[in-house]
Amino acid sequence: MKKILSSEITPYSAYINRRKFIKLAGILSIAMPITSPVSALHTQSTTKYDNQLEEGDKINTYDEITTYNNFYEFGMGKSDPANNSDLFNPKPWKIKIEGLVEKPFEINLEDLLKNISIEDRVYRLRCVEAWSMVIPWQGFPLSKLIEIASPLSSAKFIQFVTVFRPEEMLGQKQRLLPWPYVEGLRMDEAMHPLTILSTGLYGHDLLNQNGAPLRLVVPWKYGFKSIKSIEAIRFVEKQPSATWSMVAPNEYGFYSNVNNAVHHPRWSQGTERRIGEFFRRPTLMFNGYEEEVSYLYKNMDLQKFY
Ligand SMILES: Nc1nc2c(c(=O)[nH]1)N[C@H]1C(S)=C(S)[C@@H](COP(=O)(O)O)O[C@H]1N2
Ligand SMILES: [Mo]
Repeated sequence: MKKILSSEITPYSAYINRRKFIKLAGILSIAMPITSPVSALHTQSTTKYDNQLEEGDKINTYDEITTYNNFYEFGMGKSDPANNSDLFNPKPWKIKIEGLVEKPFEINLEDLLKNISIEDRVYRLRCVEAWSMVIPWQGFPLSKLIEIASPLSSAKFIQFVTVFRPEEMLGQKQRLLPWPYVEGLRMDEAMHPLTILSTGLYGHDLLNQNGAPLRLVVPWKYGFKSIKSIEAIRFVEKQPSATWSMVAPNEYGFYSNVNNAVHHPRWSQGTERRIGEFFRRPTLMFNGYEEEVSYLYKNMDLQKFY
């Protein structure tokens, strides 16, 4: 299991200051002449969502975030991903852009990141078994990659595909799930500025157990939508299949929005346990992001499209 010394982890107070500093750096960069082909993206305002801690929210510790995980490619237990992921080598990493785009291509993650500025954000991630964590993700809005990909207007959804490497991901040698793990978003959900591709947390590159080197974070949806170790991003016309809604369609829908009024058949979704806390707390609609995202679903029956 990979360990990072606690002395190496940026303390939270310094972390906040660093975020302020990065914000400032972001503002400065807008004033400079920009020549990269994705320059227009840098002027897009993303700072609006930077301060997302609700009253009473505490960021979970690095230890909690990296030892209590779901990543069935490494086993079904919460400590399996931290214990069984040493064989996985996420460097170098290629991402394939496929499907309904002007021209499909492959790009090294390093090259992609040269074109995209990484911003620090704080997001809550909530899991479907009604537990949650507050995680200081680093990443960039998925919309920036979508602009680089130039999807055709016929592309209405995106499917994400996790790498398939049974020699490195021992869970893939068993039929715990159909492999590879896949997930999907509707295009407007994918373009929302809260939807990010994450490359790190607490100032460190993602550890394998958190989905190195690149994973999705969709903070208003249940945890399983946030697919890890993404190898392919596929633009499609029809709603794509997603692993958990394939496995148990009556329990997990395509949308999977955090919704305290739609319960899982086997447990309540009205409360959740914040990892590190003893008492359960009420679950907020859309995980607290109702103001930001409810417009995406305004004409939909969320009891039906769960
Ligand atoms: N490829 C892949 N991605 C995955 C999973 C998985 O098993 N395989 N588990 C999902 C689930 S159920 C959750 S709750 C989150 C957990 O993310 P975390 O361990 O970084 O907190 O990852 C999601 N992404
Ligand atoms: Mo989950």
